[in-house]
Amino acid sequence: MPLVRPFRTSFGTETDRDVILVRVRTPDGDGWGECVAMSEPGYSSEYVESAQLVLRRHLVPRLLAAGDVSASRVAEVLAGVRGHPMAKAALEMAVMDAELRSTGESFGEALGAARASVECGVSVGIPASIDELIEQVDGYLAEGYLRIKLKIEPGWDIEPVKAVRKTFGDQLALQVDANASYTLDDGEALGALDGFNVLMLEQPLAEDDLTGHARLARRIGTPICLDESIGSAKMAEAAIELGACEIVNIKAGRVGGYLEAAAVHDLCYSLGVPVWCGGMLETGLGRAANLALAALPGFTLPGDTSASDRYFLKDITAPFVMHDGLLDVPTGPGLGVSPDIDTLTKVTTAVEEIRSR
Ligand code: NPG
Repeated sequence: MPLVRPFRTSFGTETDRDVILVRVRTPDGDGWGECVAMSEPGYSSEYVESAQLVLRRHLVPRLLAAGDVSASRVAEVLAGVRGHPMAKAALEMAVMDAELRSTGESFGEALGAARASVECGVSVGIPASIDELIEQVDGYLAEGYLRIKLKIEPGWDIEPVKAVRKTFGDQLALQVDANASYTLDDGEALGALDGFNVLMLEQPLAEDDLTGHARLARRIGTPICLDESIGSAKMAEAAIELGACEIVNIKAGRVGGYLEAAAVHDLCYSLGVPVWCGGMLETGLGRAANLALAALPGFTLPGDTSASDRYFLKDITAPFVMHDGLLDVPTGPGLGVSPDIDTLTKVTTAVEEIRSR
């Protein structure tokens, strides 16, 4: 699916979203899942082709061999396969959707949503110039986004933050995301963020560098949020205990599914650590599930749950439209949204069917 504008981060540029959707067909009905892996292994080691292969060769066969499996047991059935959280999450999401559609319960109800709508932020990629950045931020603020996240990398950090603060003022809720592009030697540039009152600095250092994040946290005033480093509730606990982060970005795909994502939320909520919902350029299917997750009580910060038109001219579901900076959590059974089959067919490049017998 073509994106409305290229999205550049410190690890690469996305111009199109190549998405694996999983549709499970059960005696009780169908369900949809979305795999958030990108085309290349830049954000994390998973990517579209690896996810497709591990689903086909390892995950789907295990699930089918296990027989009648409820969503709550999918992770356990797939646990013999190490890693591949994004592929696992897609499968669990599809099983959960099928199950909830048959019982009439929504994703929000199943996960424990505490509100009917969610505050929206927007993530702004690295543009060609400061002027272009200001124009994009201006456009998003005019649309009503409540928080701006700037993608940063060495050489594109203080200047853009300074320019945005100068143009839009001190009241703007502003945060930055480095996608693991710095080292501890860059402490000076990262420390300079302290002068601009940013809400948080997200994932400055490498995914496996919890002690580095803890050291950096002691040196700078800006709160550190972790994304790539947090692969499970256990890892969130370790990061928090070490002092590596004060805030956690939760993405279901990164932690192996919406149920583990809810567990990360529960852990953080019990420790008083604020969380917010990350985004992976999802279609309306993943967006519906993210909104349900983002409605849990501990999601106290606006997330990267933006409106459909920030990503696609035409989404595969009915578009999610923002009102007053909010998106409504779907209330229908399961995800509460379904793909429009004509639209889906137009963007489909391949279909593969795996049967239990
Ligand atoms: O709004 O869905 C969105 C994108 C939010 O910035 C965003 N995602 O690191 O969190 C990230 C980042 C990302 C983009 C990750 C592309 C992977 C690929």
